[in-house]
Amino acid sequence: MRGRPAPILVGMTRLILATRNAGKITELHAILAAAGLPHELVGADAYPEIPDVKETGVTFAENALLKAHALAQATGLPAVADDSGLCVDVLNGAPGIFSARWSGTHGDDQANLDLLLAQLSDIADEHRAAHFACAAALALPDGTERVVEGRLLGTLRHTPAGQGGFGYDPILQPEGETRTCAELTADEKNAISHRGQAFRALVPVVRELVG
Ligand code: ITT
Repeated sequence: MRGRPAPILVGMTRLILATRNAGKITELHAILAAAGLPHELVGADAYPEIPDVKETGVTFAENALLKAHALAQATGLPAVADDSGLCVDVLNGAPGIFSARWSGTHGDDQANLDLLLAQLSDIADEHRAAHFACAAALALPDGTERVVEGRLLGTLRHTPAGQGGFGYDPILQPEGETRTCAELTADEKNAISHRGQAFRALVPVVRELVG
């Protein structure tokens, strides 16, 4: 018996999301779809043969551009990437670009969160200001690049709350909220988040440069 033919995506340009973070991929799909971007969005996991990029930059923007350029060069397709993290005022902006590897193991969200909470255990509520930051980059195979940024301001809880999101979401309470990011619905988080802001700003750039 014949299988169902694969859908033909007429006129649809493929856009690579240069990330292997499952939490980010889910958010980026929702944010870009809600913004009406008419592109086929494919995660970097579709290209397992392409090695991970070393995040050698010292700013979110530099690392986002590194990731986007690497995927655009390797695939010959336009690529978007983000570099993001949590910046804590009393730690002078740390973990910052080291957010994904704060405990020493890249991507161990629980260990990263536990270490940060332990480091801040003696810090009172009024000194627990922090923000999520995100740089969103677009790179084309010809080397063209653009980068934009977004921020979500808030304070850090003493104990985690909520099951949604990923990373440090259970301890970041956005300004004007009584819930943590992990207690917001996905739509509520995307509407205010650093990633939502940055990628909504990138959409017109993608429309202009990719079509
Ligand atoms: P890729 O490089 O493959 O995109 P990554 O997880 O290594 O995935 P980053 O280098 O940008 O991504 O690190 C982002 C880290 O910052 C992430 O692992 C979380 O710990 C934290 N983070 C970023 N955005 C977040 C968000 O919306 N909610 C909670 N934590 C977030």
